[in-house]
Amino acid sequence: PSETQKLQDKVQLLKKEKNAVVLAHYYQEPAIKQVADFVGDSLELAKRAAQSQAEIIVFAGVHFMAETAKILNPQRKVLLPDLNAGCSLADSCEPKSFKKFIQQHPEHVVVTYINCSAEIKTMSDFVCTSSNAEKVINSIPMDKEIIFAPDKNLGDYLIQKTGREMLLWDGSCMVHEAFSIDKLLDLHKKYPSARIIAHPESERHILRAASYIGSTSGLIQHIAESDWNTFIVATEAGILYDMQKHFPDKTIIPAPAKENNSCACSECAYMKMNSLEKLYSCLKHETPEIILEQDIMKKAALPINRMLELSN
Ligand code: CIZ
Ligand code: SF4
Repeated sequence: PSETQKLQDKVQLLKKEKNAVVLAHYYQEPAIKQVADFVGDSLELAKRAAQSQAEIIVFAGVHFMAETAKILNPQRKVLLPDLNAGCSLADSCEPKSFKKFIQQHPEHVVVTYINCSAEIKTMSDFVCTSSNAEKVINSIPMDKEIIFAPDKNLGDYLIQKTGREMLLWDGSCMVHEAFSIDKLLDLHKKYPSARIIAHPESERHILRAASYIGSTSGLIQHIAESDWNTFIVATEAGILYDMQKHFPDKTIIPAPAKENNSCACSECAYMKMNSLEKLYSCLKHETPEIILEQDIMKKAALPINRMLELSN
């Protein structure tokens, strides 16, 4: 067996020994997804974490996702293979500035995308993901004004979809802002029968070129249900592995990034800070662990649970 295979076997053994589960985000590398008990997007992973009976949850994803897992199931030990696996979008919403912003608009209902820190969640009325953002916004009475943070691209898309005016925080995801519209249109000329599909964290000009816009699991679902054969996918490139695995007969092409990098597509460097080696080591030594103050967990759980109640 290969080195990877040997390490994967060791992870599987440790999981049994320690009654641990590995929850992995779609953007993780294949070697990690192969040892995961569950692979999903942020909403699916949050639900899984909330229900988990395991003693240890190894969260192969980024920091805010592991925090969400801890908040929803505080009795479990939640481990993150690399504590530096952050998120440019979550980082774009710093708690002190955000507090000031919402204090300037005290009558507004505060809706935050799940890609933010636990502290931001404590200041929120509702949390949402891209799968349920419309539902969450539509549940807010029409006479209420809304603040939406931190993603301005998703916010802009939701304003168009729901027809609700919202005050937007000026944050964004570097991975979803990396797509080049010129290269994308060129690529589409090469594959004229391809459908362009995109995640709503992408910029407006990219979304305008897309025939379908949806969350991570929405994009996969769309390919499953579509008669089309070829897709150009504007989101983090890790998901292409899962699409190709589920739909081996379809042609799945990553949308091109502005800057040339190793994959000519867009990858999240934070997500890729986790590796199989770090995952093994973190499970073995039970560190690094996500530790949060009780008070923060209690307060942050409220807006997340409001979202979960709405999306059930
Ligand atoms: O899992 C998700 O819903 C997404 C879009 C994750 C991310 O961080 O971009
Ligand atoms: Fe954050 Fe963007 Fe990476 Fe998702 S893809 S974790 S939003 S930086």
